[in-house]
Amino acid sequence: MTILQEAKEQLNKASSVGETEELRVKILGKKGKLTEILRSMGSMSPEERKEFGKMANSVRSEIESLLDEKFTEMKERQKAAKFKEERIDVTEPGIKISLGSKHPITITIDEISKVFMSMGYSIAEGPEVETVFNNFDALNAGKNHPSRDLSDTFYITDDTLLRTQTSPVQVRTLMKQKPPIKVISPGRCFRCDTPDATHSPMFHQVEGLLVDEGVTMADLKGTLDSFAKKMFGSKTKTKFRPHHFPFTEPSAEMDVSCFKCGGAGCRVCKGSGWIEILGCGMVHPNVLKVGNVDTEKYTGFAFGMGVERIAMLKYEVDDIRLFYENDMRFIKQFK
Ligand code: 2NL
Repeated sequence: MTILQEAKEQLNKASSVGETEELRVKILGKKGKLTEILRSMGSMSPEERKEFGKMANSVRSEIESLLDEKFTEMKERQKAAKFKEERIDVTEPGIKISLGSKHPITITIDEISKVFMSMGYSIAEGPEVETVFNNFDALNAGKNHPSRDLSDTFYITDDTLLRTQTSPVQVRTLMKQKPPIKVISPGRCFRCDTPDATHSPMFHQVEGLLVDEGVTMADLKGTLDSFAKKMFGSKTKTKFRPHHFPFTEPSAEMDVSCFKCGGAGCRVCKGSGWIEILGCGMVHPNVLKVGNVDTEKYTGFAFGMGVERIAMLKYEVDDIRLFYENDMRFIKQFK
């Protein structure tokens, strides 16, 4: 068989770019038959060499053009296979990206924070694991105050616990900052409670503290009335009822006129026309003294509200546990 015939036969069998390249090396390469023959021409007579060289060159160029053709064909085939393999059906339905939404408790905290920020309050945060001192002693809770009870508070050690309110954040602020002080502290709190429709051992609070010269109960009432109108609507009325907290004196609870029925009486306000929203009072001098505040010069007010309670009233959620069950059908309703 001639070299050309052999090359043609082998090339016919090649079925990829790689195989074709292997053949190119085999046929035309240094160790190929053609090269061997060309090399042997040295020992030929000039006439023979001329004749032979002409023939060898024409065989070589024919093989080269055959190889070129084969390479082109193989590359085309490779490309076609790749296209087929990587084909994308652009008409296929896409993968739906589900957009998240804020948790109703976060929405409520953000809303409360926004109102107080607009009145010049800063936001203070602190640890959820607190000292007994910051959570109770500094807040004028007597050594036998019931809230200290093991059955009401999650103790970690004898002098550390899970904070039962966010007041320790304000205590920390009082201890490191000089008046004027104007902060709110939103955050998570913990109390040993058996869960039911209105109780959860983990819940959220927003507390506020203002300390400055000449602060009176009138400032407290004005501030909280303004908060109520911004939070629940400009027609909202407020009333203050006397109460007792160890950390404030005097203390009060604030009710707002029902934002659902406007005061006529409905399901939300349980027919009374009023809704209890928060506790407040003038900061007890014993608490101010913890921060070395001159109680002759400075006075202050403080308040605290339960975020879940406000969210439940606002969104008419009748079971607090719904907030923590992570049922997307519930969670997704609050955009
Ligand atoms: C409520 C009542 C309240 C405070 C919290 C407070 C903090 C400091 C000093 C004095 Cl550092 N008071 N906080 C005052 C009155 C009421 O919370 O019913 N919360 C859900």
